[in-house]
Amino acid sequence: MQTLGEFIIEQQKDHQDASGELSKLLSSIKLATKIVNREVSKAGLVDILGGVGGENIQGEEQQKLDVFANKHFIKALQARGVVCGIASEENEDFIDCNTEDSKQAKYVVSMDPLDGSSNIDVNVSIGTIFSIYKRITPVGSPVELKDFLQKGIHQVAAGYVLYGASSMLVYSTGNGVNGFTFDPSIGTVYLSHPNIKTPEKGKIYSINEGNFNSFEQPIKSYIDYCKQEDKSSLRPYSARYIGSLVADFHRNLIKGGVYLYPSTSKAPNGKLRLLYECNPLAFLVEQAGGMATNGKERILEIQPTELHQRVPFVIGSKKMVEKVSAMH
Ligand code: P6P
Repeated sequence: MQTLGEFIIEQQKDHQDASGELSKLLSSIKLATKIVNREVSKAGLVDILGGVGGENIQGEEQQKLDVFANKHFIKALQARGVVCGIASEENEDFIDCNTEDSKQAKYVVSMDPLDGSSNIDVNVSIGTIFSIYKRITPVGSPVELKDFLQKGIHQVAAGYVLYGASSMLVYSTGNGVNGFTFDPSIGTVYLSHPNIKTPEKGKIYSINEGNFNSFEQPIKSYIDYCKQEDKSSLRPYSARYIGSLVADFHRNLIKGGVYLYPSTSKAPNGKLRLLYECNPLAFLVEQAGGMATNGKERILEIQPTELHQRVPFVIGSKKMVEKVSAMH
């Protein structure tokens, strides 16, 4: 069984990561993932549950694990001097890692350190999502917003951690998608899902149908399509919605299916954020043979304009995402 560390080194040879900086970056993510995984797995035992009282910039109550995860991912990323800037769902503005080492670093990271945090207290799987770019401003100069506002097609790497029944790290550096599973007994992470490919068609659709009345007509039509009886196209599909993006995405990636978070009356631009939720998952799903749109256009082609901007999101099996686009 190959460990994540061995895999990263092997990939470095195949990848144009001659300097090894990307390998060091991925190793720092591995370290932070282990630290957060340890806390998440015992969240019910120690007093780390429940709101920390504050609110994050999204106006959502900050759970203690949110704060803990944000702190440790930032610390791990800054420690090795391989990242010059960090954008996080938990921070209003990006962080310029202006230590001597970091100033020479060529990568910036956007992340959602702990997505689905409202599920923490009820022991439902939650996740971390990250997206890695090369900076576009000169190495050694202060990091600028434009370093983060790059189209998703320019991502160097992206991935997620799923803190679930068993915890997994799934990522891609542009050469396919690989999944690694934690062995908590010895704290090692093993390659368990090499070269993940998502089925072209599936029979699972994931959407919060509580918002049905405020969906636009094409989305309503697609939901009705999912419910119609038609054996030849595996319908009716099964409705599966955990309410935790990483958990819903991971299940659909492996089994086939489509996840939708379209615009609603409460969230006219959708709820999910382009930079550190939609772009990284879109990068992964395309690497796995799937597709991701805002209902009409490819997520990875959208030009970001703000750090925390939201976009409508449709992601999963290629044929299913195409069907949603055809409904528009
Ligand atoms: P709703 C969790 O807050 C999250 O960002 C995603 O993880 C999840 O898929 C979605 O929101 C759930 O949102 O509005 O259906 O509760």
